[in-house]
Amino acid sequence: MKTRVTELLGLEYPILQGGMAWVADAQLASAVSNAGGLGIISAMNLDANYLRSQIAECRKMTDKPFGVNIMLMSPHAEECSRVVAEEKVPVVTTGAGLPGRFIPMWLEAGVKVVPVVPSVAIAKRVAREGACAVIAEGCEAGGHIGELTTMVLVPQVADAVSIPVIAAGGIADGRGIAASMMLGAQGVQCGTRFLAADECSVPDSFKQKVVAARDIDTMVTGRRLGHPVRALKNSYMLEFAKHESNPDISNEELEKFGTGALWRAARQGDMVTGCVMAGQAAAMVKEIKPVRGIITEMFEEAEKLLKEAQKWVN
Ligand code: TUI
Repeated sequence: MKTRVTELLGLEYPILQGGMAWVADAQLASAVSNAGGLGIISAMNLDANYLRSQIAECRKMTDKPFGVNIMLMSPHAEECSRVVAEEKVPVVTTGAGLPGRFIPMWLEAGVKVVPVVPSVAIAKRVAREGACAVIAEGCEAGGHIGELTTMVLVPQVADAVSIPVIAAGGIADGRGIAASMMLGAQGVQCGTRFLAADECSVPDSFKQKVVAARDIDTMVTGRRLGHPVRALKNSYMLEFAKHESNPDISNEELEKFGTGALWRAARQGDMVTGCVMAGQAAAMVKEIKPVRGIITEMFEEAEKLLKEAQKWVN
């Protein structure tokens, strides 16, 4: 499939892998890039040394383009942004904030800048600042989310900017890809689907929880703190929600309760007191398999659907 996104980023398939904290490492990123998509290493909230070593690892495992995701709420966002420029990483994506202050440095280094945007206004702003594409992410997604759904956000962003749009949030199969194209996107980003990849380093308990998830098994907490987060429902999330609605618990205490929760789930396999971040698309993930199989199957289905759609108008 050839689109403005495959052309721009040098890919075989117009698919990016989400920059999931404690999940998106060099092993997963290189597997996605080797399969023809854009693998992405998450800088998450670790420092420059961690990111530099992950970039080196990734380069050992693939000669294809890859990206780094800068989580803008990280205390190390600035030093990691500098690493991206110094290492001349092919693509940088950003999340959970406005990347404007780093864009000139990235462009100077020849890095392609692709921010995640939750609204039309932010899409227009980053396009003006030099982004070469945007990821319009709906609130079906896992992790930190905006207010709008993919279905309404993608077409509005596609109308508002002239750079290519990549749809994200709730996409886990060929139907989601075909639908995204119809909404005006030229590519997709998937996170949740890759949680259940063989090459994904989360413990098996995490992958099994994703595969077992039903349609209504995610929930959102953290609105009170100004950063809503979607994850699979479990005792940790229910407890968080209870604390969140309790006025006797301060925001500081609430933040403290959240610290380390994603790490416990994604690194320790703790499905009870850990935060199992995943999007609503978890319910559509039916099996654990290699990255290459995930990508080829999704695009075979999408291409079939897009061809079939032509028949409807005849
Ligand atoms: O960034 C994500 N997903 C994430 S980041 C993350 S780490 C974290 N953990 C706990 C609390 C908060 C973060 C886990 N998942 N997705 C991309 C994304 N970016 N979704 C929404 C946005 C976004 C929101 C606001 C982008 C820009 C934006 O700008 C407005 C502003 O005021 O900053």
